[in-house]
Amino acid sequence: NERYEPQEIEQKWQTRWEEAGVFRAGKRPGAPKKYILEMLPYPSGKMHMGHVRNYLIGDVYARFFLMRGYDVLHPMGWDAFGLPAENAAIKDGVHPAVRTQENIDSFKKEIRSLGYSYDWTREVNTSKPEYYRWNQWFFIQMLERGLVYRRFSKVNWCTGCLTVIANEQVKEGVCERCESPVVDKEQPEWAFRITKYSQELLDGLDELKEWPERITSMQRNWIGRSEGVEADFSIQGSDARIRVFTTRADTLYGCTYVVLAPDHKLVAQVTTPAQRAEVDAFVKKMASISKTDRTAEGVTKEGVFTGAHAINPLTGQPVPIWLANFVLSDYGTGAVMSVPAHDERDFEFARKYGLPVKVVVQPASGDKLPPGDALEAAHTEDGVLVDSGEYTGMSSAEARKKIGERLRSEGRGEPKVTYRQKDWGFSRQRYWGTPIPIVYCDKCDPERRGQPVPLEQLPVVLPQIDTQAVLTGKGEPPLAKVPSWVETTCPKCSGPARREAETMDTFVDSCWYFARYLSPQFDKAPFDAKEAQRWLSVDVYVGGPEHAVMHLLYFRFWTRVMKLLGLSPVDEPVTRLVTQGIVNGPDGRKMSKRWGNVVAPSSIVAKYGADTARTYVMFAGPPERDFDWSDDQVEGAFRFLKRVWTLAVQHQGVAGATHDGAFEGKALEIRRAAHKCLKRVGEAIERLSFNTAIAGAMEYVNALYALGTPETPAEKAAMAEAVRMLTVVLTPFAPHLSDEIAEAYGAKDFVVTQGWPEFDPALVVDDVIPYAVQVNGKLRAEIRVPADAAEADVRAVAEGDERVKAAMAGKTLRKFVFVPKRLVNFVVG
Ligand code: ANZ
Ligand code: ZN
Repeated sequence: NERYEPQEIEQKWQTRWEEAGVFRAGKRPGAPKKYILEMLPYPSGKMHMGHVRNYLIGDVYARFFLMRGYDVLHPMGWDAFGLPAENAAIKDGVHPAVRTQENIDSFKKEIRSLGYSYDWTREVNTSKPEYYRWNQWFFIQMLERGLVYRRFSKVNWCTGCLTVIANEQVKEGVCERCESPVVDKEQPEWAFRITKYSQELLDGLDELKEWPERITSMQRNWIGRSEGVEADFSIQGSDARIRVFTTRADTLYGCTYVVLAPDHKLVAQVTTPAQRAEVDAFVKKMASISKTDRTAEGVTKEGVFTGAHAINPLTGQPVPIWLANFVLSDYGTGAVMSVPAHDERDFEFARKYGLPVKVVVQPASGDKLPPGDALEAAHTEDGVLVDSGEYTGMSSAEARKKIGERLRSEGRGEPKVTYRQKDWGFSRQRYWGTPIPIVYCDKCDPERRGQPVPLEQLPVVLPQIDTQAVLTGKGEPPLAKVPSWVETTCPKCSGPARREAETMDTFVDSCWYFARYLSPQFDKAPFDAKEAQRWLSVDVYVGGPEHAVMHLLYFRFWTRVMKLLGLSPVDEPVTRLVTQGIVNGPDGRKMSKRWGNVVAPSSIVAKYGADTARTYVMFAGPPERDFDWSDDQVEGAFRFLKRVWTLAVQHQGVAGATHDGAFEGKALEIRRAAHKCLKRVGEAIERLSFNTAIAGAMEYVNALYALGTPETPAEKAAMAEAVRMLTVVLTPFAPHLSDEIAEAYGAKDFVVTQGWPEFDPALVVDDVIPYAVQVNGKLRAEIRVPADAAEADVRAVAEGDERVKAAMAGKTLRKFVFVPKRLVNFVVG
């Protein structure tokens, strides 16, 4: 065909690859492995450009390493449980399983139309019992090891919908859906003890040298390690003590009041009768504001005096006890020693309520702060202690250490490391998720702690339901409304018992799917540990940066648990993380329905073909960078591929040409262009610099056009090789086109299977100079060598030249003359 018609060739190649199993992993057991993975999608029906780009980054890399001879694992699956399908069902009564399957079907069709190199035999669907039974298995293993527990926590309870709602759904104390009041409710929930791994997860970050710094630092902040001291303040007229956590024990002498979180358990106990009404009103008000709103930066500090006093453990002086909006009950100890002279928030609070300010740390520079009354802002840096009893004159660091030791020896506190990270509550009052494998029996378990379902009874399968009756978005968790399912027998006494009606957070599913791909049919464990030895960790993981602190932290935690269980050979799931940038519309705004600037991948594939879509998206910018969509550049990518096609058609006559003699002049130029391109593109792909790889291919095509029609046998052979190299370098980006051209040129196998040839180093040196090669003073050849080549190297290249060999055949070398940068002469006789 003279014209490039992608629609006529692309499906054909996709079918052929599939039938030949080209992308099946595990076919090269002796070869080094690469596990290349993209974050699995939530199947939302339609694929968007963000997906296209995400998967291409992995795909180009996977194809490249397949060509380099690696055993490549490149799988794909579906994060199939989740809210959108359930919310849609509440609206229209279509069962989430039905909707999810439809979505998967259409999503998969779109994915396939782009020609990705997936090993579909390993496809995973997290909503299938074959998959989620292992979530349940993990749950029970972790329960036995104390890594799962049941706790009470405060939730937002909508008094209208009679259900728990998320913080984001609470607007000024009312439910955004039904506008009924939202109240705090203590509710039991299941949690993973991820904080047991806080330090390990933090230390592990140091080893993740190939993760973006942005992501590791977000995780570091999220874990939020803080070294400090816990100190006990006794309460005047009471036996109780208030324990505070501080990172600045050196400022203890400057503490002028103590603050409790509004929901601290001592509030009721310490509050004096005179202050009770005011305190109650404050506590009630705080309960109606979500914690995030209460403590957000910039929110005005407010508080109330309890009427009580606490005793400073070092000075013995009494200080008033207050409550304030910015003190959190679930960080540290939920209580703070306030040092307004040296802490900004405390300073603001003290000035507002007229509380004393006392300077106890002077700047190390020697500058003197004014007395507390005249201070204009808190001085928060370390320095030298003043007015601090026996600690006066010490540096902050030294004082912190000494004060920590003293509190410990006196039994009034101790040095303490605190983490901001919380345990992961994963109970969801939802239907479309993994049932939590727990049974409650009133007789064997009167405290309702829950008993695990025996392992041999797994999976606990989601029941069939009358969608409209069960998925209403109101009332108890949906599964509680299915008596035939909830009512069961106790594993211990066989009496009547009830199943846990909550399901697991879907982040559980994505914690270990990367390991399920290794042996997706395995039914003795979540995956085959032997396969894990071969394939883990994931070499390259590609996905959106928005998963920095949830998914990417959870699955690191889970990997450590899998190691504990003897399943995973590694501590960390992923060696190299690539977070791709956003695809914006031509208007520079993120593609979304809201802005009406969405370009559907299917429309680009229909108009230009998958190869153009692929080439454009990879050419538009480095993987990590955002880019704005450009129709002109799509056209540009299409024109480029048409030029490739035309070039191949023009030179079709050279297919199969070979040449045994020397390559020089134009023939040599063609070969040099080809090998340079091979080197440049290969190196760029390895660096994930796909745009420069494509730029290299484009320059190469221009060079081949400029070199014109091959005439001599050498030129024809060089051009045949050059076209083959073109198909090689284009295969990761435009695989269909490449295979079509290669086939027309006589290739017997897919380009990706034939491999990525080594470039010839002699052909790629840029700084080469010509040497005249003489035999007995007569010019026999011209060779090109690096300008800085040593005599021996030049001689070796000259001796290797066919014409020189012929001229010297049968003769004995008498002398070798070397004139640097000009000529060599073989004197023979
Ligand atoms: C006295 C002090 C003096 C403090 C000073 C700071 C500066 P990070 O670093 O984030 O761990 N704090 C402790 N528990 C709190 C809670 N539940 N809610 C709000 N604030 C709390 O912060 C530790 C510091 O935050 C602690 O050190 C405490 O204030 C405050 F010149 O104690 B500091
Ligand atoms: Zn029982």
